[in-house]
Amino acid sequence: MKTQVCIIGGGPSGLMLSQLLHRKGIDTIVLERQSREYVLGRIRAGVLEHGFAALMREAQCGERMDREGEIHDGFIIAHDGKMDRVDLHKYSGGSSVVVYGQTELTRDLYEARDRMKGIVIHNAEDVQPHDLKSANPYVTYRSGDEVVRIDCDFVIGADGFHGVSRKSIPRDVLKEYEKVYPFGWLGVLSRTKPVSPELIYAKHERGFALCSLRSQVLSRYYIQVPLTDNVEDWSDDAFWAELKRRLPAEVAAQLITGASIEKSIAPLRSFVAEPMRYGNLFLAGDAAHIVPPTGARGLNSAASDIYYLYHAMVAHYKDGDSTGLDKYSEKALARVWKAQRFSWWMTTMLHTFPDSIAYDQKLQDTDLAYLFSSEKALGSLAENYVGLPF
Ligand code: FAS
Ligand code: PHB
Repeated sequence: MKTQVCIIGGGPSGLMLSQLLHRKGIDTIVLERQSREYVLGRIRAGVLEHGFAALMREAQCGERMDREGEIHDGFIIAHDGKMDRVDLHKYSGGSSVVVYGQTELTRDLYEARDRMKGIVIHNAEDVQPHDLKSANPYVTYRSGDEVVRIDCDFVIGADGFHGVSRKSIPRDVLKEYEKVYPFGWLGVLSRTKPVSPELIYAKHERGFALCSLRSQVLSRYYIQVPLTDNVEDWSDDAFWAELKRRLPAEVAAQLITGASIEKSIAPLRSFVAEPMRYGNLFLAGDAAHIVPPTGARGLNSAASDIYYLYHAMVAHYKDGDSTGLDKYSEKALARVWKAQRFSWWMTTMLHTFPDSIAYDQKLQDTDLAYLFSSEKALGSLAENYVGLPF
């Protein structure tokens, strides 16, 4: 098989790039290790920056997002028994975020690929990129007993943190930065009315909690748990009881509980791999970087990678201009690191750290006190949360 751009990974990053390039007449093939059902069964991000939403619209995939997604102009930080609102619209100069589940946008992207007869190959086993430093790279994968070869101009590694692409960069070239947090998030999805119309990030001595949503009939909640916890340790009742303990009393009293339709623990880590290019391999999304979900930057950091790659590939194929490709890694990493900083800051400010000393806790309290005493501090939070410019 032959294509112009071979994309490893059929998550939001790979699908979005495939859809955008196809619309510009650039051929792609997407290789996805799992089935479509498996990919769509993963519950992940819920908040989209306006930049991501704009990309969905440009990819002709934004219609359901605009119909079913919710525009949010602010969120609440609950701390010390009170609730302070972050007015995103006011402090970001009029911007906002869209609350729309990653599962749904991935479904929209798959359906758009189908409509355009895009090539997405599921259950692709043993995917392996080859000759990345040559002008003729190729990718092989196994389908049953058959090994298939795809010749291409470029390979995109959009295969997430556990993918094969990053590992195809030689150890003496790749530099990895990692920070592992001493806790995880236990998340529950329930068919219940959300407790609040806006997200509530709760800082509490028992641990962090987050009240989010997917729609007015589908709620998403999280509580910080020790890394030693297993999801089997947490009954639904135990989860709801602990969540209530961490929320302000008036919110806890309003909480509508119900059976979990998804329950999982995600460890929190900050990770960046540099460079994001090796020869004709370009890394994008979780393949290159991971953030703790506290700042809702994970999926949104993938969006700017895709935006830069999309414009760079179009300039290369349409104008013979490879400047964008040559500058991709440097440009993408500049924004990735700003998302890393913001996610680290939100996580550090709002979580309880098992080894923290009294001085650290005073700094956390002071961070919050300063935030809500300064319009400039709120402006900094708001511009990061709605999404820094691409
Ligand atoms: P993905 O991991 O989504 O997709 C990569 C795809 O590549 C997968 O479908 C995988 O099956 C495939 N793949 C892997 N190896 C392969 C191989 N060798 N060959 C072929 N295919 C291969 N972000 C937020 O903003 N908010 C959140 O609340 C949030 N919660 C999260 C919870 C969890 C448990 C996880 C893991 C992530 C969460 N994230 C969250 C971040 C998440 O949304 C990612 O940023 C987002 O999925 C990134 O998309 P991709 O880069 O496409 O990577
Ligand atoms: C979610 O709805 O899953 C969500 C929202 C905001 C975050 C993290 C997760 O910061």
